[in-house]
Amino acid sequence: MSINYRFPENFWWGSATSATQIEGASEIGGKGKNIWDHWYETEPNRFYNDVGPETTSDFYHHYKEDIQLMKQIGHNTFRLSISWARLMPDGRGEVNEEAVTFYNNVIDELIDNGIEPFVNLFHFDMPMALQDKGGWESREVVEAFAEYAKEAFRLFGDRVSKWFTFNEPIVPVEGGYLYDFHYPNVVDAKRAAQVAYHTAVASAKAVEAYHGSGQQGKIGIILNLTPSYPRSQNPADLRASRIADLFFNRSFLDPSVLGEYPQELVDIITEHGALPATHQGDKELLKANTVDILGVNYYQPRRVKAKENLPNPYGPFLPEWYFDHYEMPGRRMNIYRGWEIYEKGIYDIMMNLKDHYGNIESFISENGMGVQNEDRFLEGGEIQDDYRIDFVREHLKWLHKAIQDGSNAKGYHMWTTMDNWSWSNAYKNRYGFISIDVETKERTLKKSAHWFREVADNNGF
Ligand code: BGP
Repeated sequence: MSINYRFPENFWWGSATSATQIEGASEIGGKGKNIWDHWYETEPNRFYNDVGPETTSDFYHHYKEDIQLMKQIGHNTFRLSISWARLMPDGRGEVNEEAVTFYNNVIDELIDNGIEPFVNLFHFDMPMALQDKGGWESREVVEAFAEYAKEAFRLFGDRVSKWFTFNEPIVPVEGGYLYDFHYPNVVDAKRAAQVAYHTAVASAKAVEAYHGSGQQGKIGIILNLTPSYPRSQNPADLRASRIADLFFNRSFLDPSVLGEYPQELVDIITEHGALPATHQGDKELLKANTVDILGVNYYQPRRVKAKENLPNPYGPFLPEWYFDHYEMPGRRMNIYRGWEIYEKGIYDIMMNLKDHYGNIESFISENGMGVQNEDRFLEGGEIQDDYRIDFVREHLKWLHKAIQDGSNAKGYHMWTTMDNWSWSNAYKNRYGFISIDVETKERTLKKSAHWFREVADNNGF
C-alpha cells in the first residue's frame, strides 16, 4: 500500500475517554457522588431516555478486555481521566484505597500492553461534596483541586508522564453557569466568570505542583478550540468573530499558554460588572505556570456574524450580546449530531498555535463523529461506519498539512474508544471505535477500528 500521508515518527495514535462516561460503578468501589450522580437523582428527565451515569460500558470491570481491544486498534497512547470523587470521596482529605488499586491496575495494564497512559484530572465531574461548598465559585475548591492533583502525581506519577489538568474547562462554565446544560444550571455571567477564573487558577496551581514535584513528565490542558469564522470581512462581522473567539477560545488558551488574559476580554467583562474576585499573587501564579503541552479537541467551527438586533438591555448579559450565530449556505453537516463538518478547522487551529502561541507542543486530543441509531449500519455483525472513516481521514489530511507547514502536533486521539454515556445525551449518539451493547456489555469492533489499526501500523495512509 502506498502511503500518501506519512506522519512523523512516534506519532501518538489513540483515543480518549473520561471516567464518568465509561467507568460505571458510580455507587461502588467507595466512590463519592459527583454532580452527575446528583443531577440524575434529582432530575432524571434531563437525560436522554432517562439514562444516568450508572449505565455505562462498565470499564471498571472490563478494563482488561478493553485494553486488549485498544491494542487491536493499534493504540500506542490512550487518555483516561481520574474520577476525583472516586479517588477522594469527599473531594478533600481521605484517599479511597479501592480507587488507588483500580487506577494502578489500569495504568499498569496499559503499560504492559505498550500503550502510554495520558491522564486527565478533571472531565466535567465535580465531587458533590465540593459542589455543596460552591464548586468552582469557591476558592476553597481551588485549593482542594491543587491537593487532589498533588495526590494523583504522588500516587501515579512514577508511571504516568503525560498529565492534563482539565478537559474543555469552558464547557462547565457554559453548561453550568450560562446555558443550562450542566448542573448547577445557573444562568449568570458574573458567576460564570468567577468559575472560569477559578478553573484557570486551579490549573496553574496543578502545573506549579507538578513542576515542583521533581517528576520528569509533562503537564498540559485540553481545550476545545472552536475557530470563530466571520460571515464576511465587514468590520462588524470581524468584530463579532473576534469577540466570540475571546469568550470561547482565548478565555482559557491565553492564560494556559501565555500566562495572561487578553485585555479586550477583561475590558468587556469589566464593562458588564462581571469581573471575578481575585487573590493577591494570582497574576504571578498564572504567568509562572503555563502548560508544557496542549491537547486540542475539535469537532466543529463556530460561524458568527454581527448582531441583527440590539440585545435586550433588561435581559441577562451573555456572550451573545456581541454576535449572532451564522448558518453558512452550503455548509456540510453531521446531520445526526447537528454539527457542521469543516475539516480545515484543524489546520487553522494549528496555524494559530504556531503563529500566536509559540508553536507549543500539541496534539489532537478529541475529534470524532457522533451518530444516532448507529445499529442501522450493522452488517455481518459489524457496524459499517464508513462515514466515520471518511471523517477521520479528511481531518487527518489537514493535520498532516499543518505538520508539513510547521505545526508542532504530535498525535491524534479519536473521541472515543468505546460508545459511552455522553452526559445529558446519554447513549443517544455513538462515537466509539468499539460498539457496546448497553444491556449485555458486549463489545464489538466497528469497521473504523480496523481501518485505524492500519493507519497506526503504517503511521499514515
Ligand atoms: C466533548 C467532550 C466529551 C464528549 C463529546 C461528545 O466536548 O469532551 O466528553 O461528550 O464532546 O459530546 P456529545 O454527546 O454532546 O455529542
